[in-house]
Amino acid sequence: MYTAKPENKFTFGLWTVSNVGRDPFGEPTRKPITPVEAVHMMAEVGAYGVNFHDNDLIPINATTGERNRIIADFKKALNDTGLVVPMATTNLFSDPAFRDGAFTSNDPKVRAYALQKTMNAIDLGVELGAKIYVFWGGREGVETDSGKSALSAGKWFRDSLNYLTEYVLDQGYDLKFALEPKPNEPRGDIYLPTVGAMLGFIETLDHPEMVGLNPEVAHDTMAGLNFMHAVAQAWDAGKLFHIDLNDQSPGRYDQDFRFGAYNIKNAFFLVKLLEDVGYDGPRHFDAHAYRSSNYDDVKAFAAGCIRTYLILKEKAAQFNADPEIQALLAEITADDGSMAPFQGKYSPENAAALRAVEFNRQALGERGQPYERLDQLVVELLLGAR
Ligand code: GLT
Ligand code: MN
Ligand code: MN
Repeated sequence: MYTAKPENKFTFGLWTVSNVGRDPFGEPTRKPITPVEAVHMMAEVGAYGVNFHDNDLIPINATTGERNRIIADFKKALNDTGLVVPMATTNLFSDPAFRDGAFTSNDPKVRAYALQKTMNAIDLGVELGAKIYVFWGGREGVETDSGKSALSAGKWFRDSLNYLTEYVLDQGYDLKFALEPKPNEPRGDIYLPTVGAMLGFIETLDHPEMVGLNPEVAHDTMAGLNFMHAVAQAWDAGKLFHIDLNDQSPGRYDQDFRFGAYNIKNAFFLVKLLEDVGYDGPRHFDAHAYRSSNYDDVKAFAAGCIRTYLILKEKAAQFNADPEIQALLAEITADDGSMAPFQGKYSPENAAALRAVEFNRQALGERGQPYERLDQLVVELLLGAR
């Protein structure tokens, strides 16, 4: 039971299971493992794919010889395990060169270096099979607005994405971009902090059809937002290209907890949305194990992400099939059809007809809505009491 199937498209980043447990106050608590070891661990828990930043795979200082050897070893691990690479991305945040941003740095040399590094990383990702390319602008922001123009930063970011979509087209790559918003951390304020901000920005690009979203549970939750609502908006816009699943306590630093570790109810409604709409992109766990875990426990963490998703998927199917839950939903959304003329497009005629309708405002305000009963059934479903 609860075994991953390829169609679930469960993936992990190399940086997730290989996370060594460093935090701003403490040194690593785990020894580094190689990309090959990480791929084998993912395969053991039933993952379908592995994603990486250029420098998760190839150290930034690697020689050409080292690079070729690493790629050959990695390809062999993919072959041996059957894992694929659905997504790749660029590390534009670790190196001190990017301390003031990459595409939005005030320094034109840093902006150009970011373009060069991303073109190289795109080539690497495509070589290994990636069809989605993520842009997480971790350093694209400020601590103080005294030194950088938000308008210039937005223009530079737009110019960079336009440049890179042209590069992809020029190479004939089958690759789409997925932008990943985050409100803060590591910068005090990161530009384009929400799904909605990114959706608006995408429409200003030269190739909006090539660019969508990679929303992450932790990032919206940090800001106290309802992540599922953001995902629904991205889906509705045809822009849910990828998703980063993890968990997070609101108002804290970016915790990247195991999927479902903090708020099972929110995780349930997210899984239900993804399954109900038929999202068929990668389900990427961008999470890492507690700092106190050894690698046995890291494996339990990775297996836990998958199991929780699959259990919640089963619960979502149960919700959809539960007669009592469905009867309450039918009552809540009941429609006698009398308002049908006003539900479509505006016309002067139906507007005139609408003006003539006499509404019983008191009855509207008194109608019962059994959300308490329904929500209790959801809680009992999740607690295994149904
Ligand atoms: C980093 C970040 C994630 C991003 C990754 C992609 S790297 O771990 O916290 O949210 O998805 O760059
Ligand atoms: Mn992420
Ligand atoms: Mn995160």
